Parts: sequence; C-alpha cells; structure tokens
Amino acid sequence: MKKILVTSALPYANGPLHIGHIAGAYLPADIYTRYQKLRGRNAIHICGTDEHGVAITIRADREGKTPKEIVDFYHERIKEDFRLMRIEFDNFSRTTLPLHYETAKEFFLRLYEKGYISKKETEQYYCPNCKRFLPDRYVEGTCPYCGYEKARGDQCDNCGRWLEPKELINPRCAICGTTPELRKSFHYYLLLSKLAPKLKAYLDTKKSYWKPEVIGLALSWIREGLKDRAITRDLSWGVPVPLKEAQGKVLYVWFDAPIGYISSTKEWAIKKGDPDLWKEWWQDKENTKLVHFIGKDNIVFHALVWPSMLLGHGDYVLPDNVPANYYLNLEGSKISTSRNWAIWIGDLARLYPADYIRFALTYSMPETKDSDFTFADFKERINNELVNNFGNFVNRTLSFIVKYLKGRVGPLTDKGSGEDAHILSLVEKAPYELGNLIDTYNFRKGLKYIMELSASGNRYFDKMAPWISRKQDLNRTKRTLSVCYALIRTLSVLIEPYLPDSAQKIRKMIKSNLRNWEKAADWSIPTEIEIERPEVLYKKVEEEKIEIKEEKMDYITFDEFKKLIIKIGSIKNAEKVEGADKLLKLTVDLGDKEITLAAGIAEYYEPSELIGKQIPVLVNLEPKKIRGILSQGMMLAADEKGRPILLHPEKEVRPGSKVR
Ligand code: B3M
Ligand code: ZN
Repeated sequence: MKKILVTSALPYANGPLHIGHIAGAYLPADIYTRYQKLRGRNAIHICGTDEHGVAITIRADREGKTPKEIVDFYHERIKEDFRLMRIEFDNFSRTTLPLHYETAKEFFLRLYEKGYISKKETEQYYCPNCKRFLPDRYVEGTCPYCGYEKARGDQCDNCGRWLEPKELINPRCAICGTTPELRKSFHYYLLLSKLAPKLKAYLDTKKSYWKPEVIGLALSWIREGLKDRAITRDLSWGVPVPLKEAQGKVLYVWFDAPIGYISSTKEWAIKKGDPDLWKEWWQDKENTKLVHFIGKDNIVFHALVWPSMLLGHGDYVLPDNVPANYYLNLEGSKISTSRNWAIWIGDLARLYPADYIRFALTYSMPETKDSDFTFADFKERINNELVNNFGNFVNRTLSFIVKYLKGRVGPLTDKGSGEDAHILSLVEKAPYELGNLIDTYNFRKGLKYIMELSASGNRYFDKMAPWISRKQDLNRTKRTLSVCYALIRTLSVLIEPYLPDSAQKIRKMIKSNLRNWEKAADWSIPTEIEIERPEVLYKKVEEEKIEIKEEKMDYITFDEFKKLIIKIGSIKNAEKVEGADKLLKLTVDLGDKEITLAAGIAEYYEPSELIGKQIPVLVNLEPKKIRGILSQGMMLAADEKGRPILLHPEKEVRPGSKVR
C-alpha cells in the first residue's frame, strides 16, 4: 500500500479562519487523513502558514506593523483555530523558516539550471514618491474591461479578469496615490510554455478520475496555450532570489508557497529525529500518493503551475489528485473578509462543540458546487440528525442496557436471521462501503451513509420493541440490545474521521477500544461486557441565529491613527448627574492636569467603585457640553453586547502615561 502524503492549502497568515476555509480545504483533508490512519495506512497531513505576499505587506503597511509582526500573530491564531476545530496535522510549519528559504532557493536554482526559468527585461511601474518598483497589487486604477475604478494591477475584483498593471487606466500607486512611471526592470519567468507538453501528458493521466471542474479547467488552460509567468517581485518581504544579479528581488509568493509543502515535510522529518525521512515521501514516486486539498481559487496553481514546477525539477512525486472544493456561501451571500461577512471559527467554537460544527460543515460541504451555510440548516441538521438520530440511538440503547439488563450486554456469536441478520449484514459491509466513499472524496455522502446506518438502528430498535419483549422473553431482549451494541461499536469507528470527540466519548461509554477500520466489520461480541450509565452526547440547538455583524472595515492610515492622543487617567472623583440617570461626572487626573468627563456608565457602575481606578482616555477629542458638563475627552471601554466594561492597565501607571 502506498504512503499517503496529504497536504492542505497553506493559509495566508494575515487573518483568522472562517467556516469557508474549513469547509473548503481543511475539514475534507482532516477527515481523509484520519480515515487513512484508521485503515492502518501510512498517512501524514502536512500544512503550515503561507507568510509572504503583498496581502501581508499591504496589511502591515496599513497597520503600521512589520510583516513579521502580522505573520507571527496570525500563525498562532490560525493554529488555535485549527485546534478548536480538531483539525490535526503531522506538521504545521511556516514559510518564513530558514529551512523553507533553503528549499525554495534550491528549487529555483534547479529550474534555472535546467533552463525552465529565464530572465526577461520588463517595463515596470515605479513610484517616484515611494522610490520603489511597484508589484502588481501595489498599482491601482480603472479596469479597462468593466470601468471599475479600484481595480488592482493583478486582477479586477469587480469583473474577475486577470490584469497586467500596464492595462490599468489612470494607474496610481496603491500606497500614496502618486502616478507611477514605467521604468526598465527585469524579472524571472517560469517557462510554462516549455513545460506544457510534459504537463499535458501528466494531466491526460488524470482525466478519468479528477473532479471535472479541476481537470476541465487545467486542460482548457493548456488548450489556450500557457503563458510564461513572472515568478519574482520587487519586494523586500519574501524569499530572496538566489542570484547575485537579482538583489532586491524575491520569489513570487505563489512560487514559494507550494514548495512549503516540501519544507514542512522536511521539518516533520527533523522533529521525528530522521532528517532524511522526508525523501521517502517526496522522492519515492512509486510508493507515494500525493493529495492536495484546496479551495476552487487555488486550482490553477495546484493543477498547472505547481505540477509544472515539479515536472521541471524532476526529483519529486507529482500530485495524484487535487480534489478542490468549491465555495461555501453564508446565508446566500459570498463570504467576504473585507466586509466582515463571515462566521469566524474562533467565535463559532465558543458557542458550539467542534463536532457540531464539523457535522454541519460536512453536511453543507461544497464538494461538487458552491453551497450555502445558513443557521437554519445548522440548527435543523444538528437537532434532526445528530441529536434525534445518532445521539438518540446511542443513548436509548445504552440507557436500556443499564436500566433493564444491569448494564450487561453480549455475548453475540451467531448472526441469526431476519431483522438481526439484516442489521449485522449492514455492519459487515459498512467499513468497505464508507471507505470507498471517503477514498473517492465523497465526504458528504459518507456522513449521510453513517446517519442512514444509525437510522436503521433506530428502526430496528423500534421494530424489536425491547421495552415490550423484556417482560416476555429476556433472551430475545438481550439479543436485540447486543445487536444494537454491535452496531454502535462499529459506528464509533466509522464516525471518528468526522466527529473525533464523539467517537472517543462513545468508545469510553461502551468500554470499547476498537479503532481499526477493517475490524469494525466484525459484529461479534465474544464475551459479556458491562457498561455504566451513558452521558448524553448532544444537546439540541435552541438559539435562533448566530450573530453575524457585517461591518464595513473602513481602514485609517497610520498617520490618521497617530493623531489620536490616548492617556491613562486616575479617577479622583465620580458623581451622579441630576436628571441624567445614565451619566456620571468623572474628575480625572492626567498627571499635568485634571479634566472632567461625562461618561454613560451610571447604569453599570456606582461612583464609589470608580474612585482611584485608572482608565484610558482619548484626551484630544474636541471638548463638548453634555447635560451641563464640559466633557474634555472620552473614556475608552469595551462593549459587551451594549454593556460598557471598563479597561484598566494591568498594573498602576503614572497618571498621564501615553497609550500607543
Ligand atoms: N495561501 C491560500 C489562498 O489562496 C494560499 C494557498 C497556498 S497553498 C501552497 O487562500
Ligand atoms: Zn507611492
């Protein structure tokens, strides 16, 4: 059996994860890998954060931070989002590691020496004000196709067309707005045209089993003729181009990022204490099956550019499959991080257990077309399928065994006939049927298959009516419950790739340590088993909806932020205001002076509890008379669903200390 090398798209380290990320690439990859491991196959899941690119440098510019600060923060945040979702990796790396720089440079040089990368003179926009060449996303202007005025030098977000910066009408620098000049420059191009014949031959071997959208798109681009692609940029943030003449240029993020799959595997090998182990995965073309899980927007790079790079390099295995998912929409609209139209994993995981979210996202997984996540569906599926079907079958069976059979079940050694044999036959074939669905990336169908099995268990329980038979025929009743127990034990294995926490809980409740896929087909219970009172696996979802605040993120520049003067003040006095029950009048010491503030916190704080407290104050807000009080600034507080929560420095500071 081949080794199975699973990767999922390296998330950009410039923002947290939302449900679209999880349903798109990471949950399918996790289900697939967990399943392979339960089958006893040698599988690893490799990932990490993608930490270069202009999306990160633009954000850093906007926030007055360094790109390193941005990626350091989001590398940790993204790891936490995955932990909350129980998405596991054998290694989760990051593309700013020196190991990755070495690997990416070696890859570039190999292609360069083999003549698959060539240097080309180009004309490039240069900003005389910023004194720098502008990478395509640093140029904005009017789209020549649709007239959209905020089109970027690489793509128009309005009509979706790929653009060259020179196509833009009225181009301007995206940082300072200056009209840029065209200047001579040069970049290095990946000669896709030269690699196209090899690529075509490789893709032809995938026609019969890749998802139609993926292979269709790839072959259509081949038919149109692949253009050579610039794979270097004039940026300081990125993997430096390993050529003396290329000072100041870095590898284009999409050239270095997929190489991150290899460097993350190298890191994994080092952590395992066998630094060369990675070669047995990436350089064993006969015995490694490489599978890349991605979202639809990454198809071009994973089905065309990356395989071309691998074909050019020559040492590495090529992807066996790239089972891209489509987009998950939210309540009928496309998820948009800029408009904050998203459900962030960090928020959702605080409201519901990971297994609820995994269950719902698998049910609405965009495997063959875009799909939609609505809270109504979420609630309906959790309550009708997870609670009323699966949870109910486990709970009613185990509760009955404890209540009427003194917690004892089994042995079960013969298949019998009729209803019993029907259920036990389902058990015998379930691991193989479900295995085929997961092996062919049909995760939604796989989960529905499990739910149908559980529904068969409920129907069997109802038909055999042990609550009646227990008064007439104890042996019949014991047998009924043994059959149900056997089915639950199998379900505890089959459900694990999807709902790992549930699987663990069920195994504990039924006193089973079965975690082998093939053995899950064996329904026999050789000796009697004693179980305790079961815990309730799932609670119904009662809430009406998940709060999704669509807020327009109006960015401010760093210069605008610098105008705000925020200082720590000590509250010297606090008193109620006649005729204004929401207001308190505060006297605040700012070190060099005292000011008065009108603060709308009277409903939540008594004056006495404020004296001596320190709070942040925006001191250069224009003074304003509020209900007769001259308010000389604004106290800053957190807003918890409309309730002001005061903020205090973690230790006493000098009054007037600046907040920056
Ligand atoms: N960082 C993720 C994206 O385009 C991108 C994937 C890289 S996988 C090598 O959303
Ligand atoms: Zn500029």
